Amino acid sequence: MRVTTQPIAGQKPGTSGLRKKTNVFMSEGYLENFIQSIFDATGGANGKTYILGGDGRYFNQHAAQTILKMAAANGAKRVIVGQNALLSTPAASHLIRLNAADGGIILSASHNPGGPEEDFGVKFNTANGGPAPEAVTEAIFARTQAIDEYFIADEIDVNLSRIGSQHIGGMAVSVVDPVSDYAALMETLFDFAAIRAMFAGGFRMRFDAMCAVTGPYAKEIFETRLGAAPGTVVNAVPLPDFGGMHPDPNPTWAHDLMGHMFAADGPDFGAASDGDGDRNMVVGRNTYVAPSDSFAVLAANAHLAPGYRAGLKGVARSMPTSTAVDRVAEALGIGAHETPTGWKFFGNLLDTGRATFCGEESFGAGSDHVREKDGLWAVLLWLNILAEREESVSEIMRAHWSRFGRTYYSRHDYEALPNAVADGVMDSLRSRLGDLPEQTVEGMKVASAEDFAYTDPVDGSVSRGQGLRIVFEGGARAVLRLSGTGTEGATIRLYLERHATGPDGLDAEVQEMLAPVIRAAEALTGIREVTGRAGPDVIT
Ligand code: G16
Repeated sequence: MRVTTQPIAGQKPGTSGLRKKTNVFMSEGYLENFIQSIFDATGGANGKTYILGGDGRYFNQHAAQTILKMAAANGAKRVIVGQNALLSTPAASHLIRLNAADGGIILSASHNPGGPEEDFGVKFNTANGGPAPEAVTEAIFARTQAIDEYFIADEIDVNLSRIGSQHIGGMAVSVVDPVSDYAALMETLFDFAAIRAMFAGGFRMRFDAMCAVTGPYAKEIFETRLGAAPGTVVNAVPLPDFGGMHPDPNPTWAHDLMGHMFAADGPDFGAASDGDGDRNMVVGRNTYVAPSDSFAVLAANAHLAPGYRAGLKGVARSMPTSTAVDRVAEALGIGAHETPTGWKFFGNLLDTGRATFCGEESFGAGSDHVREKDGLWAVLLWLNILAEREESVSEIMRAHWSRFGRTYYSRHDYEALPNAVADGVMDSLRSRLGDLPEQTVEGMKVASAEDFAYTDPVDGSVSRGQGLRIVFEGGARAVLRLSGTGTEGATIRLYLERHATGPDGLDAEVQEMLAPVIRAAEALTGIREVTGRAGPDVIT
């Protein structure tokens, strides 16, 4: 059935797909326009195979039914969909690769809350399993601005709870178990026998799935396949509103897990994941592991896992991510790449073997096993390392810092600002970048200041305006950028970093150690005065 439509403003994908309030996505033609634009901008759906699934948030199933009917009406050959329209983002990436599909549509607003009053999102991944690169998202956006029709099959809903094959017109719909292929992939990468033995020896873990998509994956992998005690995985049932939680695995939103890990007789190891399962937070008993540090530790110890015994070809991190992993790469004698924020920028590096591991400060790490960051993968690699080293998380962190020095790091977020105010802070600093080198601010001398631009080494594409970076003498850094994943106003992220070595430099309190960098960054940006905020809303 052909439906006449007209362009809807604002359908520009951000850092990771299109994210809007759920009721915006539910408004007439909104989802349909965007999906048709994906098909139109990528050469049409005719004869193609897609993977489809989402994180189970409100509107997930309904959107999946709409997309199936649209794929059928656009001539797609087959859609492989997770049972009940569930698929974690890394599992979807794996299924695209495993089935040599033409692409995938993932329904998620990631770590943003879900529900009728909260957020929904759609991501399109290409045939390599990774998020669509900028050229593709730009083409999709351009199409949304010119669209005048979409196609949808006039059929009843398929039964998404029944595993097996069904049809919509001439299109096959294969409903698959969302977990099994992914779990099998994990078994090829990690020493499940060693981890199982560790659990059998009394090792205790708490995994908080935050009522989001990783629950069924974590239950199967940790409790069933690895023998962790029943109840290891909490908040394990995906709920449409994530049980009212904010499924963002950081100390602020995963405070319940933090409470358990810092309690007397807490578990040995804790972890949490986000809405769609691509993020991870890792905590040892009484030891929080910052994401940039976690990534550096994973890179330094990767050879302990069977899948990475041969070593890493290279690593990549986003520019605002701390430089901790660069020191590991140097010691390993491998390349270290620096990209803009957003997993899509890692795709070419992974595809061409320039990087085996990629990581971000925003609680994301992953490898070339898929083309997305992967929360459970990071947790399993940690477990594999713990099983091999037979040390606690805090001992491993201590040893890492003793060897490489400690990169103190923090992110200060100023959330839900009026767009004009946020732009004002950015524009003002940007206009002064050229004058900053050699200036001393709050006792910190500026070594360099730039508006970060990235040239992809594989396809030569250039991405400008990817964050304002101030490097101080001695290597401390402050980076300022606007979030690309929010749905309300603008969020300024201020990333702060300072490296310290020697036994005295390893045990400081993070914010205290960073205090001179914070003072300099706040003076340079005037962020508190301009925003009228007494301080950041969230500190991670
Ligand atoms: C998404 C991207 C990440 C990126 C993050 C940054 O994460 O996939 O690669 O680091 O956004 O978000 P922001 O632009 O708000 O700083 P996710 O987990 O939301 O898909």
